[in-house]
Amino acid sequence: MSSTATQIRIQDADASEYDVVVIGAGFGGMYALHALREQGLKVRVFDEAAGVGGTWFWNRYPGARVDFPGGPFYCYTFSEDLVKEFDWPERQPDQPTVLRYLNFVADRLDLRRDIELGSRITGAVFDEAAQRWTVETSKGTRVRAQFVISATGALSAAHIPKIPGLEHFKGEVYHTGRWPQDKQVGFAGKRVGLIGTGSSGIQSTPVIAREAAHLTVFQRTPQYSVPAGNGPVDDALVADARANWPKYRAIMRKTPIGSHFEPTTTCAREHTPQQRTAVYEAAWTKGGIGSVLLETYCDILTDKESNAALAEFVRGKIRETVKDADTARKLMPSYLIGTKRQVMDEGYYEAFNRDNVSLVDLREDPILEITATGVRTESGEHALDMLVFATGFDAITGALQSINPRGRGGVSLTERWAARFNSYLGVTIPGFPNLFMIHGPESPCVLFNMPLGAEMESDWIRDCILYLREHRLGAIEPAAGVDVAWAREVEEVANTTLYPETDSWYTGSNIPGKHRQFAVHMGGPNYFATLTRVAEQGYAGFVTEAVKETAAARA
Ligand code: N01
Repeated sequence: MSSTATQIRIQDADASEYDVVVIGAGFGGMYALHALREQGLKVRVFDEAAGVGGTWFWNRYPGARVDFPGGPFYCYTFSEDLVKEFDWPERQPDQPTVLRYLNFVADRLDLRRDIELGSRITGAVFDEAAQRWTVETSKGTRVRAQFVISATGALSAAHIPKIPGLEHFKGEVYHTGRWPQDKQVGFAGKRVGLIGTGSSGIQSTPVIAREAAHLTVFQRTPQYSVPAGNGPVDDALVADARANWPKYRAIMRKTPIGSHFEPTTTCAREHTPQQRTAVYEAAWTKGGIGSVLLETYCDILTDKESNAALAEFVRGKIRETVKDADTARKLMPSYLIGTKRQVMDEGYYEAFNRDNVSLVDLREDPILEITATGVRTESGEHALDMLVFATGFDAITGALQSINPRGRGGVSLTERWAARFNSYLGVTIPGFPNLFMIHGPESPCVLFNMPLGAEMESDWIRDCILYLREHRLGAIEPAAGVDVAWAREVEEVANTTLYPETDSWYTGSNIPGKHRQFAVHMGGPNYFATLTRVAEQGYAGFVTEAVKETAAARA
């Protein structure tokens, strides 16, 4: 036994005991709580935020909305009652609606009594002799649990780049992923600088532009954005979904990204250029990421020629929309379309036709420093009253790494993940017994319907815990080497697509110093079939330990 573990056991004689501690009260953590509690397990959820909702609690920036085919399809699927009781007004619900939904679920399932808000988990150490985790909170309390589930969210560790002089800026500073919840941010009469043009920057641009005295958008990489095509939900579709929910749920569980529709099977090469243009025009008019990337042609993300044709179509739309030719030129993206997270908008390119919006292309005119009164680029100073960072996240791995749990032998996660973010099945980490992840690296996470994926992963974790209990097993962890084979599989699946060719937050390239790894399993339903098979084979690839005497004495 390590000395760290001994020390912690002595100190923690009075720590509260749980079966499971869940970190995070967003879609994943809330469902995990429900699913485990239904089985009689004693569960405690901790979240730093003042309310439930996770990502949807923090991302209240102007214009935030679901970019997945929404309405009753971006929400929990396990309960027909929940599907029937909550009315989604729009196809792409806005952040307040999603947060209202999650609060509704928290009340409806009586989840709040087991959720401790305003409590950040600051550390977690596995005690090998006791086969339990000791978890510390920002409130200075310690709790112990046999299992820890990280439901920290794939896009929750906000990234603010280290730009010299930021600390001297006298105006207001915000990050889109940490938008204030206790005050209304007003833009009226202000000169606002927005750094970053991913989903968050592009969604917020038209909204800020409508209110601000002036908006300066600082763009490093131009993106392809498609019209959101938002509008009221299709009442007939919702009625049909409610009446036939098991059928819809079954479809969602077997489509590649967990959507309620099947992607097209027609390849772009099967059509003439004229036919393609007609297909793209129809998708553009309909709007939505699914329409443009999945319903047009099946090979946009696998075939460079098909990809290039769609990319050129979107560039044409930018040229058509943006009146100033030089601004349009700066907005022209060149990477393989769809290989950075596809963005949708409600008037992004149009915003650059306003007199109060200007674009700074950081590739031609880089930021030198932030001053007390603005941002200085090579061409001069841009005077600002407010700076909005839409600079994204240390995605997929950042939140759990910031907790930096210590597993077997006192090894920290930062040490474990120094060379690569290794996992087994995307839900467990070698050397970290009894620690599970929802939407961890090498799971489908951000490339699958996230609420549905969270449910499916949580169900697997629940069943694994029940299996251990039933067989009087005290600990489970990946066997030596299984992570290597898993990494190979993740890589092989990714390499059948164009995704890994582009630097993006999928590859970790947005964070200086982070190693490059395409950390998403793109198998969708095949991935979930593997989870099921592993369980049916008695948790193949895992090693288990019988309950130790010390642990049994505690239980
Ligand atoms: O973050 P991002 P996001 N100097 O990483 C730029 C989900 N989401 O918050 O591309 C200057 O995509 C960076 O430039 P570059 C969705 O999955 C969903 O927008 O690295 N610029 C980029 O332009 C999404 O993909 C919704 O060259 C710097 C931007 O900042 C994910 O969250 C809404 C910089 C960051 O874009 C993340 O989106 C919002 C620097 N030093 C988000 N560092 C929905 O609709 C970074 N940038 C559900």
